[in-house]
Amino acid sequence: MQAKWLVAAVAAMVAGSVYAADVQVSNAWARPTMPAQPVGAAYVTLTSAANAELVKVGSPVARKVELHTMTMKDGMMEMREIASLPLPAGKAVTLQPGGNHIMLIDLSKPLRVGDHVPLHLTVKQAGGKLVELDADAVVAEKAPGGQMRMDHGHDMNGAMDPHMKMQ
Ligand SMILES: [Cu+2]
Repeated sequence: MQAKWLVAAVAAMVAGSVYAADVQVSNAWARPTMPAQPVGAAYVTLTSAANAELVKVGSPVARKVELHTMTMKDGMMEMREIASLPLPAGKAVTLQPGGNHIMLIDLSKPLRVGDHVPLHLTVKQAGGKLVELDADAVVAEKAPGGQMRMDHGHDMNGAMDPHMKMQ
């Protein structure tokens, strides 16, 4: 029984929920990168009580951080930078592979499974008020929380989450 509670507590830490003002950040994670790969991607789920927009993301692991979206152009998925990401009131906005993402450009070192990537998010609320949020993105092959994502063929049982193997 105790072991079960421990796993639940660790899982909650991995999800890294952060509450600030009335914007919630959860499920922060990042994809592992190859040694010579200069860019990486990170993802979060944001829920704002009132209409707001994500306007800026920073991280100490990359020289430059951009907000990107994926669009279909001439039959090809193409990513481009967006100035902001709308956060409609009460709606969970999930960044994920194949969709909106946080692009980590010029990584200082490769991101390895289990690493922690600090993210600093700036959300602009109605009236221009800026809310600063910190999130701790855990590097993993797939999104935390067990939701199915575009995951390049891994099944649920193949999830490589080192945090869940400590029991
Ligand atoms: Cu990108």
